[in-house]
Amino acid sequence: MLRPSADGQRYDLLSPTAMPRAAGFLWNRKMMVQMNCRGYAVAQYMQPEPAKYSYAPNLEARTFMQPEQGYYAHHPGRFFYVKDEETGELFSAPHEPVRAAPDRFEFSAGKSDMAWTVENLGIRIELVMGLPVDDVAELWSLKVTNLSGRPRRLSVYPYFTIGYMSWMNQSAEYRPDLGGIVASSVTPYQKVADYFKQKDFKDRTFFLCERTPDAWEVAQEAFEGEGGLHAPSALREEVLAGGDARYETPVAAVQYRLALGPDASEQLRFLFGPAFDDAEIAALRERYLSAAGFAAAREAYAAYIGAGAGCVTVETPDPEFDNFVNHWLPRQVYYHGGSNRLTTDPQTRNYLQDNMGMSFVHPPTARGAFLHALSQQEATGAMPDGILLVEGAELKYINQVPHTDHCVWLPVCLKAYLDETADWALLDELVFDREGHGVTVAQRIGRAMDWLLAERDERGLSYIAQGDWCDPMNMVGYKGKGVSGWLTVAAAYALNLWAEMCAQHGDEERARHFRAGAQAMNDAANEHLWDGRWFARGITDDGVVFGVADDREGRIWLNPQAWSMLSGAASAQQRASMISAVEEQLHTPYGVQMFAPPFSKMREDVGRVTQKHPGSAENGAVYNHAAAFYIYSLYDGADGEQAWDLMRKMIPGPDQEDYLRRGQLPVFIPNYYRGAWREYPRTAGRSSHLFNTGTVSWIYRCVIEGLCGLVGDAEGLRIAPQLPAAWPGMKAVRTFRGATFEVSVQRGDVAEVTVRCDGTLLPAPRVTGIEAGRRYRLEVTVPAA
Ligand code: CEZ
Repeated sequence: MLRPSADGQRYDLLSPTAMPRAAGFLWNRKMMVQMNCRGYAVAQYMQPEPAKYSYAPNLEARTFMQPEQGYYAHHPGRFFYVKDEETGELFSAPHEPVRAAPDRFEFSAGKSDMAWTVENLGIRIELVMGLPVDDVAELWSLKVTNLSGRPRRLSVYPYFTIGYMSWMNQSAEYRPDLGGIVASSVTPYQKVADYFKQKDFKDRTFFLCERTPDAWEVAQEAFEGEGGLHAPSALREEVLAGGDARYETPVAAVQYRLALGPDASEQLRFLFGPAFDDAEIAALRERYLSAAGFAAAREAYAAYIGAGAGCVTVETPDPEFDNFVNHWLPRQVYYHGGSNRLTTDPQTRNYLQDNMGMSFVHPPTARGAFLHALSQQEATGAMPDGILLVEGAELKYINQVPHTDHCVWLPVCLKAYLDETADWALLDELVFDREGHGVTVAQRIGRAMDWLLAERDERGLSYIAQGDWCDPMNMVGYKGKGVSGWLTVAAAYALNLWAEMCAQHGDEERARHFRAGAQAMNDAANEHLWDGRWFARGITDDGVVFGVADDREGRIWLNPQAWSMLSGAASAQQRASMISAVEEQLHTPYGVQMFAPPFSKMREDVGRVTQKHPGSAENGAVYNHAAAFYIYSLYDGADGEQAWDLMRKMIPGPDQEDYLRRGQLPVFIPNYYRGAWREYPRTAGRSSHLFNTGTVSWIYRCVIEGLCGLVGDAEGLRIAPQLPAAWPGMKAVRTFRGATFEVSVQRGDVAEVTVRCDGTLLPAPRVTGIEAGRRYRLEVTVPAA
């Protein structure tokens, strides 16, 4: 049903019905397309705010990318109807809208393209979709092959959704001069000022055909008629009517009438996307719409994706895990760092964590992002809720709600960057704010840490305002008093990390100051939030401690446990107690839940998180970002066994039942799997299919620094793998500061990790004086399990 290709570059799904939402995605510097196995598509591009060129059939709400998107018959898609001219029989590839049972089906998610092979009625359809690197366009190729051993007469009809473009103005026509269908619209607005903002928008959607089609239809209703999308009336006629759309919902449908001898095939190419005007459409056609244009774009795009290959490959006893780590995990990290999730105002914590991941994939990007974020620091030392990426961008959606955690992420993310690069000069870099004040990175982070110290109540606990890391926890502290247990220990962790960095940077005095601050916060957490077996999640405006044993819902939360282990608030004994409570109450076969039990109704002193459907998103799902923090904290405390177990559960598979339940290909980690495992077992484990998530930078870090144990420091590379007990050994190839380390790990009769570097036993498991360009061979022996 599901298999990776031999070289690991692709994942193939062999059924259109087993996992109907299974999807892959491609992106470039300006756009993103998610395609599911059945032909439904979600595409967005930046102009500079997210925009569409293939719309739903009705007016769509503008929102951020959502989990668990529903698909329905008229959902935007890319479909290819095939009609046998002799019998009138019909099927469509990939699968929608006809849904005819195929003789063969293969959806193949590649790293730099998406492909399908579908066979039905003795005809093979091969589809490939690719993207260019710098333009907004989909490059589609279609190959039709006659497998039936006799001559065939066929009509093939590509059908690309354009959909409801605008309530002000929408139309479409076939343009012989441009060689395809062009739909035009006016992005709706009412304020004069918006006219000037929008007048250069790409309000056209084009569908260009390399070979002139025999017929076309551009009005969606005329095409569909009374037959419905699965049996459109227009396909009952010999040729499409060649209509136009005048303030009618457009579609791009064309017809090719093909006569194919036995084994004969035809190859067709199409270009689909948005444009400003005819000249731009003609230029795109010229650039891409030919065999040579497609080939050049394919090569350039593969190189673009290839640049995000990351810094480690592994060979372990778990080949499916290797496949994910070697091919798909760094790709997803790279997607985040390269696209900023297709927003112009990423949440500050997302921006910083996504760039933490880029420290392992392309460190200069991370460096630039840290400097950019700091340039928007407020005079008080606070970090804003979102980071504006382009001129004219505004804080939107959740960024208009005050959250108090953003400063925490500065040292947390910087730590990964400095460990990877030893680029300590960054701390002395001057960062200018909008008023032109130049302050060094070190001073700015110090101010951010002092802000965290100041924003505490009389007990020494961190105010939560209308949210911390948990966006929808908006009513714990909206009256100005409530505090966050997680933020208190997270801030302590950040302060400790920053104190270490100050010391390393030669500022012992600041180091002492921040260490003392961290200690005070850890002490406060222990005094007010330790509930006997675990740490509480917070205290409400009215002084109610929550996330405690007495709570019927939301009794134990993962985040305060994970971060109190990182911050040092938890003693060894507390740690053991928390881990066992988490195991008992939060573990599921699909990973660890963010809290339990989920809320079944609104709790007005906690907020909107309690109103989400139980087991979805932050309301008690296996929310992978929170699970990743926990896994990281387990590795940090040398609990590699538990960490591995939970990390492995984050990746779908490898057995069939698990794939079916999650419904997702192992080519990305989604932001959550449904939780509420005890309350709603039927839906538990189901993937959200949302691939925007801070999870991946943490999991990549966990693989590199935890599992492989290959962590940088100021002078070199430390080696401390944490092999799962069942593994006899593993191998890794790690690029680090320009050098390549070929690492093989095995168990042996040693008390501590020992390392031979190019045959010579090292005095400690650490390589220093690393020479860029050199290959090192490390033989690592870890104590027998
Ligand atoms: O967004 C994420 C945020 O991008 O939720 C995380 C948060 O830490 C990330 O920064 C946990 O709350 O507003 C909501 O209710 C939504 O749940 C979003 O906050 C959430 C979605 O998953 C966005 O894709």
